[in-house]
Amino acid sequence: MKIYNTKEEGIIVFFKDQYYSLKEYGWDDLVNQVHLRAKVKLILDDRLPLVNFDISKLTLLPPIGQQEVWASGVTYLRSKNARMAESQSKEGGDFYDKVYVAERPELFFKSTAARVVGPLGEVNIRPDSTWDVPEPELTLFITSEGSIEGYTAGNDMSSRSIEGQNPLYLPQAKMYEKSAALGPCLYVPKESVFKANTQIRLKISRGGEVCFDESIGIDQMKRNEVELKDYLMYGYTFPVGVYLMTGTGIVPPDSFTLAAGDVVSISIDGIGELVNTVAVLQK
Ligand code: DO4
Ligand code: MG
Repeated sequence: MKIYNTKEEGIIVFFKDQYYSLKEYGWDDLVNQVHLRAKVKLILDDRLPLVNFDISKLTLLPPIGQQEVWASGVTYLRSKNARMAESQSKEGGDFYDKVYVAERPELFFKSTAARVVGPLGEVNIRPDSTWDVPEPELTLFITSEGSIEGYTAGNDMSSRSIEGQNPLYLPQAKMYEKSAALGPCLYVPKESVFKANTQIRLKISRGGEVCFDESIGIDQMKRNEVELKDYLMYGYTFPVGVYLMTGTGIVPPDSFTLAAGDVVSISIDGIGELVNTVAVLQK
């Protein structure tokens, strides 16, 4: 089951090869439910599918209402190694090594809902950054009760030059205007995507040519979804649920930095493809 947030038609659900309108529902009330898939199925039982419906004619919004977006760090070996290498001080590099093996994961606030970009929107790089990458991340949707009900694709846009200077600059490296993208839908599967070896793929195109293309399986993740969720829930209440990015396992080579006009595509099995264009943050 996929739940889309659309500009023209509100909520559209794709289930068993058919699309259904749930226009009268608000995003937060609909998705913030334990056993979400079963609850939405009950609603669909009472209505007819849309006929001659083409979702590609609609504008997809990010699959979010008022939820906060949080993120996990250093959950894959590739992320730990890249961050240790970019860190300009040896002591700063050590933090990544330690958190990779520590019981407590690294979790950080990523974005308010208003700053999140949806499918085909522009994600930003900062004007004061010289080294930037997208981070393709499987993203959990967790209800206010703490149950993981769905998944989406996330982009944790990051400045490697700013984080590399000092890990204390993390909020500036990662939490700026339009530094988070989510989409194309909220995927609500029968069972966790961690059961299948779900693949995450990052493709970057420049001037119409693919300049980076790599995939990773989520079986390469050091942590599991429940421990990440549990540590997040220890410290907060989320009245309408929360999104939690689970960290990146793909980092482009050190010679690569994003440029305005680049097209970033993040595909995750079952969820679909999230495509965004890169821009330089302007005010
Ligand atoms: O430690 C800094 C952030 C790490 C991160 O965003 C990731 O591993 O995805
Ligand atoms: Mg990240």
